[in-house]
Amino acid sequence: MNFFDEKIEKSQNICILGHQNPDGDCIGSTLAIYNYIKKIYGDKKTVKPFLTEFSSKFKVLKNADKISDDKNDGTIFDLCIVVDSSSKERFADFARYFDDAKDTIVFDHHENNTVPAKTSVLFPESIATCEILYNFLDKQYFDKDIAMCLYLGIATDSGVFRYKATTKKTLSIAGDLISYGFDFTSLLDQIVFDNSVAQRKAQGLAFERLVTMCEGKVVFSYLDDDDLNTLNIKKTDIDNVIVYLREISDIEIAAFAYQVGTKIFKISLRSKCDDLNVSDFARAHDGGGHAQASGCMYYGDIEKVRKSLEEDLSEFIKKRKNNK
Ligand SMILES: [Mn+2]
Repeated sequence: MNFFDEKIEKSQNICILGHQNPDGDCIGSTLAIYNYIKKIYGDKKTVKPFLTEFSSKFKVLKNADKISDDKNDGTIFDLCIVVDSSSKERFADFARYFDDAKDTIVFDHHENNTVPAKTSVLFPESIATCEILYNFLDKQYFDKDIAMCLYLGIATDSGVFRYKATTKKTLSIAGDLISYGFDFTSLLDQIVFDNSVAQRKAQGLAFERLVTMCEGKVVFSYLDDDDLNTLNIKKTDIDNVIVYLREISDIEIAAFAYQVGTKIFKISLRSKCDDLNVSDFARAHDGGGHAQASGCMYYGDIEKVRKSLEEDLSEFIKKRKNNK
């Protein structure tokens, strides 16, 4: 029994937290742990996963309906498990559960994790938190449902096994996971590739607005709250726009802005160059992430945001290591 299994065994009330606007790796990690504890202990332990709102397409994962966004749970948890979250600021309104918990553990693969947990399991070289969990959870309890959660996190964080951080190990883990017999084709279609008509229209609008900047090295587009209202679409439905912006030839960085408040925009960034680490860029602008995929915040109306981002990215590209 490793120390994680021991912590679970010693705890009666357990909560699981991830980062706000959870992605496939965050939701997959959360549910892999939830289903793992339930598989071993059934109803003998209380396990509460807390995440902010996420797309209903994730409902195909077992017990996705058990994830709550309740900010006022009165339980003092014996153990708070944090997954895929690089800092306490990213816990949304659930930080109190972490602060009040008797024991805390974090599993993460982001660079520069600052979560003040009692135990930290950090592997920045891992492609996904789900890959770390694959190595940590006791495989005798693995089943189709747990394998599906872990596979989803690895598939989504690797751009379905395309990004550079994908290794032989990543693929062999994925190979082992599909051997549990879930329908990975349908899973990837439902969660990664299929889009609703409204999502396609939102992507179309974002493409129509696309501009290049920084001498053609950067593509930029945006969607604001008015767009989402007109298209009757949620913020959780436009998180893949950046994926399509990245798939443009001869660019080095893709940037997508979407409104998260009055004069507040979240910027998703993707780098296609090893010497442009967008996680460094994001950290200087209230954000963080990975070398090739990160997010940060800009303030002001969209025109001001676009201008400042263009200036900042120009500077950033100029300072690259090998000065292309
Ligand atoms: Mn992740």
